[in-house]
Amino acid sequence: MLGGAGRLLLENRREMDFDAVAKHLKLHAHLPRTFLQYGTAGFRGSAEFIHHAMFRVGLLAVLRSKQTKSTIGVMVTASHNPEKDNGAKLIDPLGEMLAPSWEEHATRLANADDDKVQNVLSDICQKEAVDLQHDAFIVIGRDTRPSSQKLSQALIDGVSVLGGQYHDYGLVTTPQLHYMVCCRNTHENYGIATLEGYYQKLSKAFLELTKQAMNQSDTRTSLKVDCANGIGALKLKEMEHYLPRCLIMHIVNDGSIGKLNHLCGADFVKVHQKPPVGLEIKSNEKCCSYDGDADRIVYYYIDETGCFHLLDGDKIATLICSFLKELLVKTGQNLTMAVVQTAYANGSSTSYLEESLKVPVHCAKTGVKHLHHKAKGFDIGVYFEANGHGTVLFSKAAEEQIRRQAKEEKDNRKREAAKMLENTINLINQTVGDAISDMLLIEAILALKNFTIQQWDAMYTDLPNRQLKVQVADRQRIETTDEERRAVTPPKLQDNIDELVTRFKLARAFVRPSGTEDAVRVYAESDTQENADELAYKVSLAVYHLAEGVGAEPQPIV
Ligand code: 16G
Ligand code: MG
Repeated sequence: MLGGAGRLLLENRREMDFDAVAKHLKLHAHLPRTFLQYGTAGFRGSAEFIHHAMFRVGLLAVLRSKQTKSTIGVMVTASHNPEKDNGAKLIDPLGEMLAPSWEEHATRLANADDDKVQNVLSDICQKEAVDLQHDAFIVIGRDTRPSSQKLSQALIDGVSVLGGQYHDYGLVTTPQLHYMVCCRNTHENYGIATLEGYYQKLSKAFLELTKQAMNQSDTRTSLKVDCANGIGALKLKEMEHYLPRCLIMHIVNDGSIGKLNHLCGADFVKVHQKPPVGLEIKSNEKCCSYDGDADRIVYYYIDETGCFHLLDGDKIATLICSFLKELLVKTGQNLTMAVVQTAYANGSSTSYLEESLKVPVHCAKTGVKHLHHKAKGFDIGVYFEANGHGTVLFSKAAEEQIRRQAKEEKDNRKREAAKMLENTINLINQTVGDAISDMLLIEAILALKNFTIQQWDAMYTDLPNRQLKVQVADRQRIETTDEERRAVTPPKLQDNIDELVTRFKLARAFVRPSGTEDAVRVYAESDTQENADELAYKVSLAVYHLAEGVGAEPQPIV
C-alpha cells in the first residue's frame, strides 16, 4: 500500500507529460554560459542568454500555482538595468514576491542541464507536495524592452507544456501585475483585475482624498515625470484621463526617442545626484523619476542657486508617516505604526522619525521582500528603501477598523479623518512599491498639507553621505549581521570600521556584498561631505586589504 507522498509521486508521474517537456526543452535549449541566480528581485541577465530560463520559469510558475492553488504572476522585466538585459520576477498569491524556498527551486531549475530538468521538476513536486492534478493559472506581464515579447512567449510555452492556463496582460508595470495577482486571489475584493480596474480604483481614491484641497479653484499642482523611457510612461498616459485636471503632469522620457534607463530614471538620478537627460528643469520645479518597470520613485528639484535636492525613499517615508500620524490622532484610533528602513536610510531620517514624529523605526536587510515582511508585523507598516522602493501595509484588522469607523463614527471630525484614511488605503498599492500609486499619494499629501517640494524637503536635512563599491576576489567572504549593519567576516574588518567611525562626527559606515553585482558596497555618512567622502574611502581601503581586493587600490575622492 502506498503512503500519501508515494501516491502523489505516482500520480504526478502520470500527470506530467515528460515527453512534451523534453521536446520543448530542445526548443529553449540551455546555453551553459552563465550561472543564473534568482536574486533579490528575480532573474536578471543579458537577454540573449536567458531564453531557456524564461521557459523554465513558466514550468516553475505552474508548479507554484498548483501548490498554492492560486493564481501566480510572472513579470518579464529587468527593472532599471540596461535595455539589452532582461529577466523575470515571480509573484506569489497575495501579490507578494516569491517565497524564499521557491527562489532556490528557481535557481536550480534555471541552471539544470537539459537532461536534468525532469528530475528537478519531480524533486520540487515531492519536496513541496505539489499535486499536479490541480489546475494552474498564471498571469503574465512585460515591460517595453525589445526582447520582452519573445521572452514572454518562451514563458507561455513553459506554462502551456505543463497544462497551465494563463492570461497575458501584455504591457504593464510590475506593480500593476502584482495588483492583478492580488485581485484574482481575493475574488476581486482588492480590486477589479483589469487595467481599467486599477486606474479606477486609484483615481477614485485620489479624487476623494484630495477633494478638500483640490476643490479650491486656484489649487493646481504641476509635476514633471521622468519615466525612464519605460513602461511607466505608457501606463501613466493611460491613467492621465482618469485624474483631475488640477494635477498637471508633464511626462518626459516616454520612450518615443530615448533609450530605456539610459541617462534617466530613478536609479540614474539617485546614483548620480542630478536630473535626468531629457528633462528641462527650472529652479524650484517639482520633478520625479520612475525606474524602468515603475516600481520605484524619487522626487527632486533644483533651488535658486542651482543646487540639486533629492527627495528619496527616506523623505517619502517621512512625509507619508507624518500624514498618517496626524490622521490617526484625529480618528482617535489606537493603532500601532512603524517604519521599516534599511541600513542605507539616512541617519537624519531615522532621528526625525523617532524623535520628532515619535514613530518606531526598524531596520531590515536590503531588498523589498525583507522590508515587506517586517512591515507586516504592525497595524500600519510604512516601508521604504532609500532608493525609492516602498509602500504602506495595513493589517486586515486595522483596515477593517478604519473602514468601519469611516461608516459608523458619529463624531464628524473623527469620521472625516477615518474616511481620509480609508481613501489613503485605497490609493496605496499594498502588494508592492508602485511609482504611480506612490506618486499620487505624495501629490495628495502635498496638496492637503499645502506644501511645496521645498517645504517637504525642509522637514529635516540629510546627513552628507557617500556610496562606493570595491572589487574583491569573492564578495561572499564578507558576511554581515544586524541587518547588514555589521560585518562578521573577514576578521578585523568590523573593528577597523568601528575605529574609523570614531574619527568623524555624526558618522556611520557599513559594508555589504551586493545582491545584484559582483562588488562589495560601502556606505558612509558624516557631518560634512568631505568627511563622508573620506570615511567612505578609508572603509573601502580596509575592505580592499582585508577581503582580497582585486584591481587597483581605491583612491581618495577628489
Ligand atoms: C534590487 C532590489 C532592491 C535593492 C537592490 C539592492 C527589489 C525589487 N529590488 O534591485 O530593493 O535595493 O536590489 O542591490 O527587491 P544591491 O544588492 O546590488 O545593492
Ligand atoms: Mg524596478
